[in-house]
Amino acid sequence: TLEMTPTEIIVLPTGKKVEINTGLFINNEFVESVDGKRFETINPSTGKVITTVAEATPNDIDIAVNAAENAFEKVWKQVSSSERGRLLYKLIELIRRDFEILAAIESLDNGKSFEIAQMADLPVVIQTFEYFAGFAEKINGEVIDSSDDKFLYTRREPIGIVGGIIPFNFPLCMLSWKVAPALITGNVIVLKPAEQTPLSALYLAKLIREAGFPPGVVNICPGWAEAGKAIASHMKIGKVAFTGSTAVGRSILRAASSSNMKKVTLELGGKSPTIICAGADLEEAVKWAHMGIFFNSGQCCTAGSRVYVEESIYEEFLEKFKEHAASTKIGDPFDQGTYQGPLISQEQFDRVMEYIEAGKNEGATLEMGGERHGNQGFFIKPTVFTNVNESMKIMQEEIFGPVVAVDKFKTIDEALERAHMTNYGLAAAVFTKDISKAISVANKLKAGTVWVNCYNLVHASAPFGGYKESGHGRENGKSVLDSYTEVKTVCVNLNLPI
Ligand code: TXE
Repeated sequence: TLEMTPTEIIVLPTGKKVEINTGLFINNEFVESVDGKRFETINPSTGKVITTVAEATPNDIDIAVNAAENAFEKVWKQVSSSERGRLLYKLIELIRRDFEILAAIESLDNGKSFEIAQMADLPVVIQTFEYFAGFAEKINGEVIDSSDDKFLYTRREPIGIVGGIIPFNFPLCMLSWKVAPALITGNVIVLKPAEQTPLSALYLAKLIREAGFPPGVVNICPGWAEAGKAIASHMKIGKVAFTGSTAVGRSILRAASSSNMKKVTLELGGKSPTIICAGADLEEAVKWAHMGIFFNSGQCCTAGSRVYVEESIYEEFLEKFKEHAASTKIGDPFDQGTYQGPLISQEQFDRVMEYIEAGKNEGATLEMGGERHGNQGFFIKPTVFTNVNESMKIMQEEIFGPVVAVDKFKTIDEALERAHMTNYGLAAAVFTKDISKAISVANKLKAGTVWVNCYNLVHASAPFGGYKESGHGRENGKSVLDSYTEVKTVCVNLNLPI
């Protein structure tokens, strides 16, 4: 038997006291890890420890998988699709009830602006659960036309136990992207939040229990790479959904192929280009390109980290873009009007500073930023480089910080050619008032999402994922059905005497 963990009271920067249980959430209970290991979670705005959280080891993942298996075989399989939908709607109700608490926990643990967590993160979480809750009774197989001597149809069956491994940048959104489709297709899940941001997932676990999900259907096990590896190589997990770095994505594919050939979806890094054509609405282009890179302190897989501007408007764009970047408020995520918070950790801070040094050493011009903001926490000022070329490290590698390169182009063909000069293909954007140009550029861009005259707008109903090394498969939208279900073909012989 596992030792139960006590509930802790955490005082949020909003002044509100919340109860969070910092155990592993297995079988609807919060428990210590088998060997009692715990790790610290840090407030990135101050560098101080918020609290400690139980750390899942491979043994704990095994326990969670067995709980999930038991729940799947004995309970969840028998729960109707409409009941699964009702449970998700109940969960949404509880998320709405505790909206502000969840947003505050997210800001505290991740460092993102509290206002933005309420305007962007939580609404996406609710929208995702709603989209998939509405899907409940709409998952069908099909009847396939065939000769008169047989009857062919397909069924969409759950895979069984699904694993989810998620990053720190959008802890609750990423959780919803994995948990909602898994449950609605009739699967059970073992999810590992990122080691930097376990708290909102643990609070949500409490709401999952309150909503009435049977024990073992959702298991949330905070931990490090070791726990992620245990999920990726587990023999009973039939599918794993991962969001994170391309390097870890590769190791997940390897683990899947050398274990039980589990199905894998990967949402990986990016180096997304933004193309701004002459004649575009410049104010709009500045606003969106700014949001494209500096949203969430640049810690977005879709970050528009390379901005290509048509020569004739380059100078004007650059001036306005820098002005806008200089005017956004950076600092305490709980201050009114804060746009940019800290990076997630000392490690990410160091990594981003190294990229900034590399940019300078390779001869790019540092137009603004490039240094720490304030004297505590992991803040880096909005940083803009110009005079860049595609052989530079800052033009090839995902920086995952508030660092952008802006350069000019002469022809749209040149812009497209340069846009494609990376191994990534997650997203791209084009700004123009010319509708034919917008569509033809969108068609040509090798990216899983193309934004026209906007940036970073995602919707649960729209497939999301990457070309090239940015991913494997798609999340969200109807396409999720393919990655969370097994399709069974049934062939009935009608060629019998009647
Ligand atoms: O990512 P990791 P990190 C990129 C971004 C960032 C870099 C490092 O460039 O600077 O990755 O960030 C778990 N087997 N992105 O370290 O390591 C880990 O515990 C199984 C892009 O956060 O990929 C965490 O839960 N799991 C990105 C998750 O994987 C493993 C979002 C992500 O961690 C594992 C985040 C292993 N071997 C980072 N090693 C995006 N696409 O948005 C680690 N993990």
